[in-house]
Amino acid sequence: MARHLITSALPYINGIKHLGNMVGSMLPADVYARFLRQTGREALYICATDEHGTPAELAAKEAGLPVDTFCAQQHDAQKAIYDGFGLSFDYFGRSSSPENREITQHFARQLQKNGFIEERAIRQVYSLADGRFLPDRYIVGTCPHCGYDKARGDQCENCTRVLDPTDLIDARSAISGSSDLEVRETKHLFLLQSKLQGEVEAWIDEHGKDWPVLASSIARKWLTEGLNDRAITRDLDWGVPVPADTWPELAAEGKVFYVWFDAPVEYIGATKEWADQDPANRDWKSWWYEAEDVRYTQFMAKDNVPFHTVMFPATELGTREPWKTVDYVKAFNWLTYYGGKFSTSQKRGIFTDAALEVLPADYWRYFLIANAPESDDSSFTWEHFAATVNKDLADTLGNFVNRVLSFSRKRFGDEVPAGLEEGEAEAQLGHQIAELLAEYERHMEELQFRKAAQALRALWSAGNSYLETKAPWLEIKTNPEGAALTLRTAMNLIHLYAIVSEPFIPASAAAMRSAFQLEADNATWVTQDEARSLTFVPAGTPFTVPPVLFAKITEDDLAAYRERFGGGEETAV
Ligand code: B3M
Ligand code: ZN
Repeated sequence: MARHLITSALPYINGIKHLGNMVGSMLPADVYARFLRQTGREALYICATDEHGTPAELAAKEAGLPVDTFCAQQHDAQKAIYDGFGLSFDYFGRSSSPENREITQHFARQLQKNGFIEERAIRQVYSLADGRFLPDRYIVGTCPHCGYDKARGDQCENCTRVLDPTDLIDARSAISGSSDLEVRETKHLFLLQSKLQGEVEAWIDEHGKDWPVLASSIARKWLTEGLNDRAITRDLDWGVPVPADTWPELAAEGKVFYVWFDAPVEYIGATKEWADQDPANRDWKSWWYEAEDVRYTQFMAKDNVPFHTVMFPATELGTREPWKTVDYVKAFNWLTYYGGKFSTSQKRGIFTDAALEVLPADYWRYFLIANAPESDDSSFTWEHFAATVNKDLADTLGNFVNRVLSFSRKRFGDEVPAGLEEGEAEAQLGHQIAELLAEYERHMEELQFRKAAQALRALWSAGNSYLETKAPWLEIKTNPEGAALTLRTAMNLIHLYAIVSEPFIPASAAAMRSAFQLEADNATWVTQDEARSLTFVPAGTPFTVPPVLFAKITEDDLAAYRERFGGGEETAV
């Protein structure tokens, strides 16, 4: 049986992520990892913060902190939020780790040895006042096209034109403000991706066959445009240093690898970080090297697809070592906020920390996955969110659980009641549940999250229909034994819901599971037979009524959320 390796795109360190980042990478990866574990598969879910590069240096500068201190703090801050969201990483690492440095340098040496790296001299802006070369983003000036006076060396934010630093009028250093700049020649390492074009194409032909269209079409488009050789080093203080044993001159000049060179390697690096915590029991290499029994699934938003489907595979192939390459790429479109972009500067949209301040993680997890931007962009609105939470979570699931347990306790006491044997209605219900379960499992196996959410909702609804039809609150007047059967059956549904809802809403699932005092409170997946017979919690099992699982979102709540987070006004009719 295959072992499953799962990674989600590494969240960048420069700030707290918004809900769009969450739904396009970490959250679906977590849902999938939980499902695999519950269904008895061995799964390793690895993620990390992506810590190198210019934006990290700039954010640290803005925060007035040394970059390593800044990254350590931000890593902890992000990790705390992901814990709050219930993300079940096996390990959440840091791309600035010694493990990643070691493996990244190893990759570079191998690429050099195999003729895929070349040293080239390029002309770059040097700041005499700062005593360093300036990456494009560190140079600001006036845009020659629109006159905006804070245009960056790589792009003008105002007119969006792509720029070369030498295009800027009155160019100056973003670090010191000095305009004492000159263009100097300097050497950098180039990855000769053009030499790997054919191999990457063949690799995609073989491996990309079953990828979702979103991933494979982006990969193909990138290949059609041709793979260019790319500079993989930068003049920064913060990054994986170029190893001195192989490039003494560049190392002496303090060159580091470009962030997109070391970031994907961190998937491997973080797996080694994980193993280094318990070396006797964890073998990182078995997941990555000659790992034929591993099925590797990656999760990411569409803008990250080229790096994962073309550039990183090229890097791996170029090492001429048997590193594990990705088997399945699950890519996502954008989540918008009322049809527009999430914007930090304009305070529009919801950041992950704020989301958890407002409501528990399960509300977000369910809504986001049920509306994941799989085949298209999807739009977050508070109105849609509230309607979904109220209908699916509060009414359909939460109310079912509370109503059944409270009513049964009132009439039959604190144990699952005995009553009649299962009859025709229960047989039909069991049949329906087993079918819906099979459908749900199929969508989960295929990583079709929206469809899986629909099937899960249908499972919850089936319980409601059964309860409405049997109406135990009427049945009890004429046929108490029959009412006991209905409630016992409904309680078995609750237990089934507790198990199968766990990938989506783990905290609520645990609360539901703990309602029944069963000998083994495990979350092991249910079989088709168990779903058909619905006899997990036999008569006589003690139970308690959990607190209300999901509170409804009121009009007042909605007004407060709109006020706090902005948005909505422009779509009001
Ligand atoms: N850090 C995502 C981003 O910042 C980037 C992903 C790296 S995955 C190896 O857009
Ligand atoms: Zn401009």
